[in-house]
This record gives sequence, C-alpha cells and structure tokens, in this order.
Amino acid sequence: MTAVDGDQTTGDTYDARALQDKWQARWAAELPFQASEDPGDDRPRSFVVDMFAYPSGDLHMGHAEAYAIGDVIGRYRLQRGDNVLHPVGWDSFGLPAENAAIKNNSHPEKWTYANIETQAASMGRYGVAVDWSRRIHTSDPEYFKWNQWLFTRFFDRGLAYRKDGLVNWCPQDQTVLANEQVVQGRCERCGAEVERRALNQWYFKITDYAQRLLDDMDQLDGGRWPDEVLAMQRNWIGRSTGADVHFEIEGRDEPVTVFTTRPDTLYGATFFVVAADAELAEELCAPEQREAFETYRSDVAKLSDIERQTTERPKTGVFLGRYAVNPVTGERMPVWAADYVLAGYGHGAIMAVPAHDQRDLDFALAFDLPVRVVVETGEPDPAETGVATAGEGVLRDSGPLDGLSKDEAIERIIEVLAERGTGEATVNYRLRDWLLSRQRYWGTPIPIVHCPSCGEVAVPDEQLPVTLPELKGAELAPKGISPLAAAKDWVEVDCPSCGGPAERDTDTMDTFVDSSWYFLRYCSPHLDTAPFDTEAVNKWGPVDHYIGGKEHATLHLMYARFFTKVLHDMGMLDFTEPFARLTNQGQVINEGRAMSKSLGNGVDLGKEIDAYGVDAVRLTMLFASPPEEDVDWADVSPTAALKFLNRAYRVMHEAGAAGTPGADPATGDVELRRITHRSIDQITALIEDKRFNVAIARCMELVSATRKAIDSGPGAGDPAVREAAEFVAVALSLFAPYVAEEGWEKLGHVGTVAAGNWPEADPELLVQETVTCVVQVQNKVRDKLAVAPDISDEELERLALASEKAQGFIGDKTVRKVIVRAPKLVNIVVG
Ligand code: ANZ
Ligand code: ZN
Repeated sequence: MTAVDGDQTTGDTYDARALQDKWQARWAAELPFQASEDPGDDRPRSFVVDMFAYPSGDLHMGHAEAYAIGDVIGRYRLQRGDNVLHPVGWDSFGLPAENAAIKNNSHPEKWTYANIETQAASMGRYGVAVDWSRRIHTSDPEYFKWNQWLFTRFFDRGLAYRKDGLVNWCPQDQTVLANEQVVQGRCERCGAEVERRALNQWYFKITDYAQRLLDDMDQLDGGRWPDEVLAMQRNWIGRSTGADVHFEIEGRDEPVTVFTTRPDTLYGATFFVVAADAELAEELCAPEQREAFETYRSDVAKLSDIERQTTERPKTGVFLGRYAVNPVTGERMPVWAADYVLAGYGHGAIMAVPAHDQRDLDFALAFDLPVRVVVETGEPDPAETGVATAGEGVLRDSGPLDGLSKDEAIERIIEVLAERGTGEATVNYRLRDWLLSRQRYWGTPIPIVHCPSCGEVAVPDEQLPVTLPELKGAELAPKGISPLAAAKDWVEVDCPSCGGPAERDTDTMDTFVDSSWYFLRYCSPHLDTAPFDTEAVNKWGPVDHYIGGKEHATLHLMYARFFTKVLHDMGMLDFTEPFARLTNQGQVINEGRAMSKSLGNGVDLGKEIDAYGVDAVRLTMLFASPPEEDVDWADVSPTAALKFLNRAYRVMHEAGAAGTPGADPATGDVELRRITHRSIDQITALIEDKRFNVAIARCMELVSATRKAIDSGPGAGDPAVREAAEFVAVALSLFAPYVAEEGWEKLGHVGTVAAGNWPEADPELLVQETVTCVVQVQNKVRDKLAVAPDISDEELERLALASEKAQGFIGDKTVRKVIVRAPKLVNIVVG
C-alpha cells in the first residue's frame, strides 16, 4: 500500500485513489469522450467498439484486459485528432444473466439491472474513455422492441421461419441451442451433454447467405481480422463442391439423391448408405430387416454427431434388404443404414466408394463388402492395407473416364450425368440455419401470434414491443416448455389480422439476436422510430476496430455478419461487413491455468486496483504481452508497473515545476531531443501495429533518458526536458490515464491531456548522428567506417570483419583476435 499513499500535489509518489477520484469527476463534468454529431465537425471519424458484457457479476480480470486494449485504440485515435465513437452497452438479456440470477435466488430483471450498475461503476473507475450518453441495455423495452421489429422484417422476407427438426437440447438449461452453441457435444454455457430432440422451432435462414459470408471475407483478409478467426469462419461455413447424383432404388418410384465431392469415383461405388436416423432409412427398410434396424436406430439416437464422426469408433450398420442401381454401370448396390452418415448433411445418404474413402473402406472391411479401385494413385491396394487411396491419379475401370485425371474425370462425369438427367454439379455448405427460439424467460418475446384461421401472424409495429409477462419465483424456472406459456392472460390475444381468438408465441429469442446489431444502435441510441438512423450508421460504420474474445469466432461474429448483410439488402446500410478490423485479446490466467472457482486461483480485480491503483493494473496488463496473447498474473509485477509510473510522474512533476509551457524546444538539449523524437516515431508505429507492450518499453526508456537529463544533464528546466516529459504524459494517456492527466496538469496545462495532443516526430531529429571508427589490421589503419555512436561491440566487430579493405589485408591468414573499442576502434590480429 505504501507506494500509492503519499502527497499527490508535491510528493515523489502519487496517490492513486485521489487521482482517480479527481479525474473521474473532471471527465464527468467536461465529457471529453463524447462523440460529436456536429455537422461542422470535420475530424475523421473512428468507431471503436468493445464486445459488450453480460451483467452476470462485477467486472473481472478478463474484462480489465479487454477494456484496457480497446481503450488504447480509442484513446490513440482521439489523440490523433479523430472524432471517436467509443460506446458502452450491456448484453443484458439471455441465458447467462438469467442463470446467474437463478443461482443467486433473484429475479432476472432485478439481478440484471443491479449488476449493470455495479459493472458501470467499475468501468467508470477503470477509466475507460467511453461515451456514456450512448449507453444501451438490450433488456430495455426501447432496445428489444427493435429486435422484434427486425424479426418481423426477416419474417416478411422469408428469412425467419418455423420447422420441425432434430435439434440440440440442453437438459441443464432446459432449452434448445443453436449448432454454434454446441461445443464438442456440450452446451457452450453450462457444459452439460447435449441431447437430440424432435421439436418445432424458429430459424433464421443464414444459409441463404453462405456464399456471401465466404466471398465478403475478402474485406477482412490481409491482417484486418486474425487469420485464425477467418479460418474458423470458413470451416464453419464448410463449402464443398461436387455433384448430386440420383440413384434409382428398386421398388421405389422416386430416385434418391446423394451428394459427393468425388463423382469421378462413381464406377468404384459398391454400396449405398443412408443415415440410420433419416426418415429415408425407415422408409426403405424391408420387413425382414425391420427388427434389426429399429434396435440399431435406437442405439444411434444416443450418439452425438461428433461421436458418430470419430474415425476411431468401429463401424456399425444394418443392411436394409434393398438395392440401389448405379446410374452409369447399372450395377445393383446393397443399401445399408449406418451412423457415420449424418441425417443433417447433404441429402443424408451416400454412395460408398471404399477404395478411395477411408470411412467407406472401414465399413466395407467390417461387413465384407467389395472394394474396387478406380483411381490409380500408385499406392498399395486399399483392400489389403486397409488404407483408402484418396490422392490424385489416373482413372481406370471407369468406362469413358479411363485415362483421365481426377479433375478431368469430375468434369466429364458431370457432363455424362447431366446428359442422362441423373445428376448435376452442386455446391454444398456445412452451415445450418440459425435456430433462434429459446424456451426461457429472460429474452425478447418472439412477436408472432398463432391464429387458428390465419396461421402465423407478425405482431404489427404499433403493438411493439411485446413485453414479458410478469412472472415470479417458481413460475420463472425453466421447465422444458417456455415459462411464458403459463401466463394465460398474456398468451391469449386477438389475432392482429382477423380479430379472432389467437395465442402468442411463447418462446424468446436467443441472446445472440440482440448482439447481432447492437453496435449499429450506438450510432443513434435513443431513436424511437427505427432500430437505428441509417444516415448516422453510414457515417460511423462499419466499426473500425472491434475488440473481444476468440470464443465468439463462429457464434456472434457469424451472426453479426449475417445481420449486416440482410440490413444492407433491406437498404438500411451501405456497407456489407460490420467490423473492418478485429482484435482478439488473450485471457488473463494464473499459474498457467484459466482462473476458476474450483482451482481457487482467481484474482480479484477490485483488490488489485485497491492495492496498486487503476493505472498500474492497466499498465501491467498491457506490458505483459501483445494483446492477442495470454497474461499470466503469476508472472507479472504490478509493483514494478507502479514504480515505473511513479518515476514517470516525478519526471513530469519536476519538469513542470522548473519550466513553463510553450518554451521553444529547439533551444533545448539536442541529445535528449533526438531520443524524444525517436520515441515519438517508434511508439506511433508500435501503437498502429498494436504492439502495446513494446510501446510501453519505449516509454520506459524515454523516462530513464529524461531522468538522466534532469540529474546529470541540462537539468529539469531545459525545454528539451519539458518536451520529453510532455510526450511521456501524452503517450501514457493511452495506458495509464490518471497519472497522465495529473502529470499534464503538473506540466502547467489546463484541461485534459486525452484529445488531439499526439505530436509528430521531427524528421531532422531522426537522422542518426555518426562517428568515425578506424579499422586496423596488425595495428595499421586500413579502413574507416561511419557508425552510430551507440553501436554494440558485436555489431562493430561484424562490420569491421566485413570491410573489403580490411579483408584485402587479412587475405587467407587466420584471424587470431579482434580487439573492439566501440564506437572508435577495431584492431584485427592475424597470424
Ligand atoms: C463418394 C466419395 C468418394 C466421397 C470418395 C468422398 C471420397 P465434405 O467434403 O465434408 O463435403 N458425405 C456426403 N453426405 C454425407 C453425410 N450426410 N454424412 C456423412 N458423409 C457424407 O464431404 C463430402 C463427402 O462426404 C461426400 O463425397 C460423401 O462421400 C460424404 F473417394 O462421396 B463422398
Ligand atoms: Zn387470424
């Protein structure tokens, strides 16, 4: 504690708490972080957004890290003279907040708003430079009204629809989940193993946008988004090109279609497999196989898709007693039901080519089915090795395809199939529609009325928002069907279309609907005639810098990209990608592991701030590693950060006491000026490059150089010392805003340091001075080199040995010894 106590006005160490209180009050009064909508303000605009928080407790170390990073970016843009919109909001509807409320025996509404206040106060204290006037909460009716409005627009365009299907069910949270919320077969929120249930649910038709979600990644490539996130998005969309092939099934009128990425291997197809849980399997099963099939199918129902696809599991299946006919060879192929074919991908049925597909080969070997090689790859026979040959090669035993390469054969067979009307080229995506309905209380009610005569009717705009019925206690508990269904008075309504008795939809929306467009709302947060003002959004948008965790790589980011495209198509936006740049912050861990209650290794943010002050905690976070990497709190030293900040504070304080603002730096010490301008130049580039940790290291060097100039150089009153100290204040304003403000004031300035103070480096001061170094061979001067005065011995030795003139005298003699006296002399001894 000692280091933060002390006299803030005259002492050697600053009082962190006093500075925090003082500057928070000043910021609250002067509002330096409010974005300007003044049409006469022609500063360039910067839109910086941190992924907003769930209000499920107070801020923790993870928030502290993320907000510190976003704040460096926002504050830097402000220092550069931009009109910055750096807003704040809460993702206050949905499962995380509701679960936390239930755990704490509280009503979700009460719990949520109490937590928002706690978190907001912590953010204020943490000194995040945000525009508080634009604060939003997604659980406010003024906000979720627009979720409903958007839903009805999606519904009108056929982009919101209901269907029956096998869905992911979390038995713990008692609700369905989207595919994106199932991680390794478990619920993304609570970790419970997800079950499959047949239910009728609401979906957004994100699959209509699959190709555009891929194509528009051009706008995000080239380092604008992390490569890893782009790769995850591409994988999730999972585009495959190939062909649909139609197979006759004996005794069935309609052919059955399969999707294949290798239509060139059609002559090598020896059997046919239908997903055991697909309706088709049930339909095709011959009477004598029914019993075996039903037993098998109920076993399969217990497995997750992930388990079904693992290659380690031995292959299982049941012959259905039927035959398919190969459309090119006329050959009869037995039809099997198996679990390794998934009902939800392609057409839920495949042609099996065991020679060239490992899964099919494993199956063929398990059930003694024929293996026929049709692509000569030069590898050994798959039937003998048990290894399918999937590589390039030349086609054989394939009629018109013989002798062709794989790509030629694919092209040729597609022509053949098309001529006969038994197939065509297709593109398939792994992406599924977004299941958005939830059987939970704390969310946006789906604005649909079910009418016995009109069907699904969207609630008209003038009846929005549809607010939640007031439920309490046990009525709120998740129970398999939505708790809203029990609120009879709320459910029963007149049909908006015919006026007859009808019922409200009782599901609520996935919280990811709220977060798919909240950043747009920031541009006109209080508008009550539309979700956002198109003109304002087009001025600010897209978001220039978006900062948040990697865990959203396929969930939130995919959904927000989808919404942006739909809104663009509706004419409400003129851009097609929401986030021009994305930064994923690392995690704050402790002793090599994620902080958790069960490990007891949690670090309390509030306690750290009490002990070291906000500035030192922020600086510690940012100095520990580049933003994308994890910070291990066991390896960092807030004490050292605090010591440095005190050193910086003293430098600003002493320079301020000894000089006056506005002194001409050109009359000051040129050595220190060179160091200052090199710092400006390097720190600018490092911040642009998001290498904040190195930028902080450069600040530390500048503070040391300034200290030296005060103590054993030109002294504190030298204008170059003031120039250096002023840049220390400006640079520190990005990382340690309180001490920077105080230092700036100590330097005699009125008003905040935070805006428009970033200096330009003077190019003349960047030119490095050089000194002359003589290079001797056997004590005789043979060359002269121009080198930097601070060159290292190693570097100088390297340069001297590389000198052509010196080399001429060394010849083929062996270098015995090199004597280096940097920067003036090198003597090379040979013999
Ligand atoms: C014949 C074939 C021969 C195949 C060959 C591959 C190699 P991707 O790339 O993931 O799109 N397939 C199709 N539908 C399936 C389903 N519902 N469940 C499991 N597997 C399915 O994979 C497409 C390939 O996966 C398709 O191409 C099909 O097997 C299989 F040498 O058809 B292939
Ligand atoms: Zn009606």
